[in-house]
Amino acid sequence: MPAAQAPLPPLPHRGAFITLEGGEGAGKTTQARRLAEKLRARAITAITTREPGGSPRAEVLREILLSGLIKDLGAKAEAIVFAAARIDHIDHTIRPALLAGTWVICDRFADSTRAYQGSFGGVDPGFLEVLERTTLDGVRPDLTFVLDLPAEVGLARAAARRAPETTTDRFESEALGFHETLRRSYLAIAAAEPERCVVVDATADEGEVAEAIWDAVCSRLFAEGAPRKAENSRESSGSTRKPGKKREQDEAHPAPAPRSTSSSKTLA
Ligand code: T5A
Repeated sequence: MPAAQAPLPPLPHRGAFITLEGGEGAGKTTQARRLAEKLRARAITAITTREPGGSPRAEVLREILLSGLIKDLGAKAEAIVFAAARIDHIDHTIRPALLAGTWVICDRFADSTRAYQGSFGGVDPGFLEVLERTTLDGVRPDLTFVLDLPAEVGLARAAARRAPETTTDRFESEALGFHETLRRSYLAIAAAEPERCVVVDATADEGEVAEAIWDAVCSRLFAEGAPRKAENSRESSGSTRKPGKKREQDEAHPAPAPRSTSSSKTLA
């Protein structure tokens, strides 16, 4: 494991780190992609990534976690394996990108461990707090969107999107009460950290959700409002469908983000 890392510089001397959280089928993957497209259209270098996963070794752990192989070891062991995947993801994808000035948009992050393994799994909050602090090693989101919708709506979306030959994963197959508990847990996280978290009504159509997210990015991360679109750039109107749960991580483009350093708010 790499030695202890130097702390990340504050914004705007690095890329911004944005996470999307919420229950199954809330639209996190869809909105991560739309936000990255909006940023790139304004000549801001951005990658999308996901958890569990986001680096080759973490993707291997993802397969194991979602297969349910760790379930019998209990929620505490699951939390540790999610943390192991997160360490590799941070070391090999997130931190290098942020330091290169690339914005990182991550589909799930540490709040998912708080909600799934903490609120529902019953893992001791003190243990999770220490685990989170050690795992993140200073790499904390600047902004987190909690996509909020009734559990049954999200599960229906996830089911409709699933390829016919595939089955539910280890977490989708939990009872509805599990997913309602998760929803309350995410709302509690957002209420406790309003400076970091924004709750978005995810029952709205994709375009409306994307607008709400963009408005918050502009007001929270750009002191002067939305950055202008780059000349000759267009926002993609491609399909927002997530094909058979395939990995959707983009390649990192390590060019520094061209946003003006004076137009961005510093979020410590
Ligand atoms: N987990 C993860 C833990 O337990 N602990 C942890 O620490 C971490 C990091 C990951 C699982 O691991 C657990 C949580 C999860 O159970 P996953 O496959 O990545 O598994 O699961 P999800 O993150 O839940 O991914 P989903 O694909 O189920 O949900 P998304 O990404 O929220 O939804 P998305 O964008 O794929 O959209 C689903 C469908 O809805 C449509 C889309 O087109 C798509 O068909 N859609 C909309 N339809 C109508 N209106 C809208 N506004 C829509 N937005 C999207």
